[in-house]
Amino acid sequence: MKRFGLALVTVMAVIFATQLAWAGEPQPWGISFQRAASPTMERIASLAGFINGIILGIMLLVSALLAYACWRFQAARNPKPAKWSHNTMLEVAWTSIPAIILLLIAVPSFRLLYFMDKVQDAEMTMKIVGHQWYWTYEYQDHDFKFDANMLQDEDLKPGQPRLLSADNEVVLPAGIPIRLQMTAEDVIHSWAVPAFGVKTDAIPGRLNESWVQISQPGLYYGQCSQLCGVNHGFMPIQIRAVPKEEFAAWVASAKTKFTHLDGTKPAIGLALAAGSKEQQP
Ligand SMILES: [Cu+2]
Repeated sequence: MKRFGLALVTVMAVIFATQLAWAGEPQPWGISFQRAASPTMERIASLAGFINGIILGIMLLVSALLAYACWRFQAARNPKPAKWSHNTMLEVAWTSIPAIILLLIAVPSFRLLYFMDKVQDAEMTMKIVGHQWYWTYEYQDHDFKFDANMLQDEDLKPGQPRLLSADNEVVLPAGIPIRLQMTAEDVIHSWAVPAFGVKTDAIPGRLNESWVQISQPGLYYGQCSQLCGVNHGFMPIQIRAVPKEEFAAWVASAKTKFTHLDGTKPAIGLALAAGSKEQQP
């Protein structure tokens, strides 16, 4: 018994420690949300806490009433059972109290839905296109796009999480509101990043919209969350959030590396290609 208690304490300590560690990715023994990295996710976590509190209260009340009824009305203690079947006060109470509880949940829930729905004065727009089985990211304001495929196990560098790392990471500025537009080319996908509280379906022929304001620089991971075919589990989302100035520098280099939105090669890339041809005999 003592050993069991010790094991339980150890497991709880490990769970607690992993919850504390900052990371925008799943953790061993993680049982709760990833730590919030956007205003949306902060609100989702606090609403979940509020609703869990209500659930806990109801569970304790119902369990206590059940235990009391079992003890108080057992045959030995209550040999002559009451025969009444209606009680107006009781019925009014057990109808109105749950209705009030539902209202208490509905109000903050709808407020959060509308908060998530309305893009808050976005300073940039990124369009995300789902394919079987990779993502294309289009930087609408900077005129370039690239594909992001999952890194195979043999290509992983130390520290890169398996099944979550991509060959081209999405770089985004931290601290500014970003409009996200999702669509798909073939079947329905879903772009989901738990730490951001974003999970939006990417549907062929439709343009869905969401937004994110990343609280602080860091690495964040997500996955396609709509069953889209055999490789559904192998189209991860890898995002590096950086300070605004660093983002500007990355954009400058990305423009020389990736194709324009219309599919043409970047001018600097062409010049380099032409230059290398001239050097050939
Ligand atoms: Cu999928």
